[in-house]
Amino acid sequence: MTDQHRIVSRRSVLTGLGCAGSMLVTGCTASEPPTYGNVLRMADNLTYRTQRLLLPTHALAREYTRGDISAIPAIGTTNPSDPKQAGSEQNAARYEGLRRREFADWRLQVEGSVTRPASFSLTDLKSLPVRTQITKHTCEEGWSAIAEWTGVPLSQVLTACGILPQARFVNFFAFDDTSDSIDMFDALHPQTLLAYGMNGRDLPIAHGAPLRLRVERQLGMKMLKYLHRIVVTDHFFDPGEQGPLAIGWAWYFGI
Ligand SMILES: Nc1nc2c(c(=O)[nH]1)N[C@H]1C(S)=C(S)[C@@H](COP(=O)(O)O)O[C@H]1N2
Ligand SMILES: [Mo]
Repeated sequence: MTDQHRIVSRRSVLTGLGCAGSMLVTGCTASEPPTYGNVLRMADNLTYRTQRLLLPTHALAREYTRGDISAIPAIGTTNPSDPKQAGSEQNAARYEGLRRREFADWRLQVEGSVTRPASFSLTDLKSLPVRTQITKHTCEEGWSAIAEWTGVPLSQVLTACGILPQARFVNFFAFDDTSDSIDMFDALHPQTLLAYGMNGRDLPIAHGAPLRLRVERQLGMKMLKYLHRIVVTDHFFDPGEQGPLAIGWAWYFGI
């Protein structure tokens, strides 16, 4: 962090509301969310802190009924086996191999700031407590759709691995070589799921098979599909070109 960046983040901390909000989460300490380097990003800081101030508890996003389920388009990567869509040929080939065996050999790696790093098969994940929720997915492109998602709350997986007390962020890595992170507050939210089912069936390839993230109080962009690895970190980690910041997106998309 350069001095200039430090000044920008300190100034944004000084907006009274911002500080009160962030204290709920961080106590105004270092390792702020990634709003550095750009004055425009001060608005993101404010959105993040205001949300945390106004919604200090794990208030639930609205849930709908089966009758509300609507058609949902598949956006972004819809087939990581396709080398044109995947980030690397290696991961495209890896995904294709796993898909051919219906993900029987697929594993989710969980590591970082946990006492018991582990790898989970789909069967392992399905043996953990299950949650089903019918929610509205809102894409930054301007559409929204309602679908039913089934999976294991991320909190269950993190708890099984033993989150260390200093852990603050959960980073996700996908087969199309994209990556993103959420803070521990969203990670432990009861509606934050590692979803393996959609509308009563296995999660389709186009929607992220075998496992995708659901973070119901953020925009659809945050809900990474095609997961293979989770890393818990004590500090914010910027995945560079694989993450949203490199192409000018915000990191926090609270709705
Ligand atoms: N791995 C991966 N996850 C992703 C994307 C992507 O391109 N790759 N697109 C995101 C965007 S912008 C949206 S709106 C949702 C779309 O999910 P859907 O295809 O199931 O509708 O996935 C998100 N997760
Ligand atoms: Mo999106």
